[in-house]
Amino acid sequence: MEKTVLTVDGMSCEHCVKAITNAVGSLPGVASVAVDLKKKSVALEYDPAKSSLDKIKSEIEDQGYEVVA
Ligand SMILES: [Cu+2]
Repeated sequence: MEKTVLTVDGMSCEHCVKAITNAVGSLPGVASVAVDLKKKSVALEYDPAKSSLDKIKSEIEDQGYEVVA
């Protein structure tokens, strides 16, 4: 299990938190998603053999947010 924290731009409210949590959380191998609006961060725990970090990043961008780091 891999742990990482992404910085994501464009998240502003509970709706954004839900959208990202649901979208990323439904990818295979993703064990946990924790969004922090103040820090603009998305903390992840995932199995890279099932969902690569690139896949997770593109899922976030498909929801309309920008992964900046
Ligand atoms: Cu929002």
